[in-house]
Amino acid sequence: VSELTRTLASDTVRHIGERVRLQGWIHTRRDHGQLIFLDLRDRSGLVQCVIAKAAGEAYTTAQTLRSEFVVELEGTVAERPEKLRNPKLPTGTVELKLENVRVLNAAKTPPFGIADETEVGEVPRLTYRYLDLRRAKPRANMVLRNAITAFIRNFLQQENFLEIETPYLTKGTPEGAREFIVPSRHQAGKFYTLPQSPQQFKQLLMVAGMERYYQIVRCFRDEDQRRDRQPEFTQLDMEMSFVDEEDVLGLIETLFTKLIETVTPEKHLTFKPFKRLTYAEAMEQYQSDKPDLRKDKDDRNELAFAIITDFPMFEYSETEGKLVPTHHLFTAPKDADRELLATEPEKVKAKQYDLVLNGYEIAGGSIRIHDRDLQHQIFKILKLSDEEIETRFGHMLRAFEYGVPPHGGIAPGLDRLVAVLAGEDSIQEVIAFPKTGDGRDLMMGAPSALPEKQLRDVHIRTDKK
Ligand code: AMO
Repeated sequence: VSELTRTLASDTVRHIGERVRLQGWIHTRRDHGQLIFLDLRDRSGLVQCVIAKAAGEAYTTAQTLRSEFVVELEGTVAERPEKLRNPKLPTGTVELKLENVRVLNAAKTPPFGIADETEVGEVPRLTYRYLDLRRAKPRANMVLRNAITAFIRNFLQQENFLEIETPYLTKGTPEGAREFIVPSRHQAGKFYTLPQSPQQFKQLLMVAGMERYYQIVRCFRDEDQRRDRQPEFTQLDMEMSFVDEEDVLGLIETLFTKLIETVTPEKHLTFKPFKRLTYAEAMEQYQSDKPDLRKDKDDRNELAFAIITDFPMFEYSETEGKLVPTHHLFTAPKDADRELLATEPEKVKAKQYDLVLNGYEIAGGSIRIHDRDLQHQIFKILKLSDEEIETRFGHMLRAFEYGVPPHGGIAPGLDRLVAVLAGEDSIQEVIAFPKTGDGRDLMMGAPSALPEKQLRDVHIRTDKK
């Protein structure tokens, strides 16, 4: 066992002439007979190592190494002669002259190349996602995602937000999608649902006087997948008390502007301040409520943010044959439209806003109803029966009897934001362990059948074998 502490590949350039110990994976190996070249990879990057036949036992071990073996290497850092430098590699000015080679763990030949940038199909990538994540681009996406969440946490902390966790085992908040359900063992025949968002909890935290809440939180929606949709995805969920629409939008605009200046300074904003459009203007000018407003769609570094406001409060649903909320049923109507609620609800506009980025809906939010009677009136317009109101939302109406501050919030979809900043088309690329288009986790083999006994415990019988 060596007394040397571990040096990272990227740090070797600061140790020229010194003996160092490295640990990591064999990225590539080239055997030139008298000399063997190895690229060692660790979390910091790559460094070239070379071992001469004269090294004896260490050379013999080096001959057995294959791609992705985990090794410990000892040697002396040497500056490379001018013409052998590799300008493409941050450590391209040095190489490690190896003296000791130790295999920590051997590896089978991976199902696809880790070192090359060739396209690999979705099935092998997701089945062996832990190998896929060793590749440069997927790894860079994880690093970018971390930089983004670290910035957000730091920013919101300075703005006096409290990060508070809310339950995953709960009763549903309808946000328009189907819910995932979890059977209860203690309460036979009863179910939890996984939240489509923490919407009700964050409003109840405002009732509780927390005033400024945020959470980087998983949300669950059983809906058909697309490139910008996963069954579980992450929101930056936020709620604030004593605010109006402009307070929420001002905060989110500052957050995103500073985030981009800090984390992706190579990007530039098309609109500063962000473009503002009402829903009606967006539909009239672009026939879309999430228009892609980039000036040059080939420019990877252009970010066109737009804030869309003044959404209609309700839309008519053909399938349900009645009005449904455009956003969700806790959204407040514009003050000027309050009278119309009783007479022409379809004309009412809401205190609702979306943030759009390069054609993606990146965030949605609203000012909420904080008046119990108004909330009840909305439930009635949506044709909920008294019984439905009580079983689904009784807890909200009860909470609203105890002093509710005016409040509102927003929830950026973190996966979509990271994907756009990473220049990726699909949010799968910025999620460590994403699911396929039909909702499967190929690596874990989920969803899967369960033993009969386990199902009986939770009072479930299936008709599928
Ligand atoms: P909304 O339903 O608009 O609002 O969701 C907010 C944002 O979450 C992202 N998003 C998704 N991302 C990936 N996969 C999905 N299946 C998916 N569904 C939504 C989008 C979207 O803009 N509770 C409200 C927020 C609020 O009112 O404060 C809500 O969830 O980027």
